[in-house]
Amino acid sequence: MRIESIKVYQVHLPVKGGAYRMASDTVQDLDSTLVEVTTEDGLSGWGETCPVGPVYQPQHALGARAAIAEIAPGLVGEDTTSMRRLAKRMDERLNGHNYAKAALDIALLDLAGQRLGVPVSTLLGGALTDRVPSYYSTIVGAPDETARIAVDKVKAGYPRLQIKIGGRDLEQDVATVHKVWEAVGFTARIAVDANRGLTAAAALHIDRLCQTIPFVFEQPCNTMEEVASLKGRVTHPVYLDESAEDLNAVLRAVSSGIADGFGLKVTRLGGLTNMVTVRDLCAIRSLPHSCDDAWGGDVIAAACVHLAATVEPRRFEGAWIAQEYIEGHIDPVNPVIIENGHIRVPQMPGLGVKPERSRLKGPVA
Ligand code: 0XW
Ligand code: MG
Repeated sequence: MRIESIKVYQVHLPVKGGAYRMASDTVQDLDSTLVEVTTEDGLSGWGETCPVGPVYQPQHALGARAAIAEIAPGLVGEDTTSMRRLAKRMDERLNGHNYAKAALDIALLDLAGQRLGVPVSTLLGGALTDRVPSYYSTIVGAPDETARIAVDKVKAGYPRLQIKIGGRDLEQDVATVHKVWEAVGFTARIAVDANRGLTAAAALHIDRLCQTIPFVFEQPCNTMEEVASLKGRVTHPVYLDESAEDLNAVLRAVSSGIADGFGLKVTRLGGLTNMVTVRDLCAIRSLPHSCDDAWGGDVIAAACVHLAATVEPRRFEGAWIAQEYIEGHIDPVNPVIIENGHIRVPQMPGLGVKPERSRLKGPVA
């Protein structure tokens, strides 16, 4: 079946509670891009890409739409049977810009699933579960307040917490990690995420001053080289997030043993098709990882959850979706929802979510 049209929509996602603070940036209103790929028979598939502001990683909301505008005319008229051919076509139209191609990759898989009558998880190799764990990500906050939130979220059923640090005094970061650990202990697994915000020296101090607390240290420093320099000097496992910027970076990190695990973003890696490669590379070395995206609504949340369902549970670090920080749903009929810290895997053909037309303004391209 041939592609008849590709439409691009812009959706504003204001942060519930006002602001989401990370070491690198504070964001208040995120700019999401939805794509709708329609085939000649009237079937539509949806994709989404939503950078968490322009500073978190080298991705930009306007860049996503510009890249899709460059690529999309080359896909119209193409047959949807071969995902490989469509990926090649995208690369022929534009070098790089994985996070924009990701939205199209997701929409094409949504279409394929609907056409074949199977959920996207089946196309990714098959689900191992019908309910995946999520994790709660705090903002960089005061130690006592962060510990209070941590306790609340464990009570709400989250099996894992990601505590944000960085961009402030070392003392505050160390106190936050200790307070959270004293408050929750072994009732939740803990990741401490500095979002590139620490020098190697500061990371070494935090590691030493929190020696007995069993957390994984996520993206402590800016570059993969700085993180690599910590190897053998820190006692905590080190995970890469922002440095896992493409398939080659993941391959490098896995093969050289720099990372003990990953926080993975579906759009950064180029979509679900590339994430299957990353998932399988991690499996070879028994490396744990999450299936997240930086931000976004129900469409990207569904994509993360379908992929999450295909990951070996003992290595799975959770599917983070932005729901806790977003008001309402673009698909109010079949929203992707966190219940007791877990998310049900949609069982309908395709992604299992459809943006409600009345919630979308007209296409921007
Ligand atoms: C917790 N997240 C998945 C949400 C924000 O995009 C930051 C990110 C991370 O782990 O860095
Ligand atoms: Mg992270």
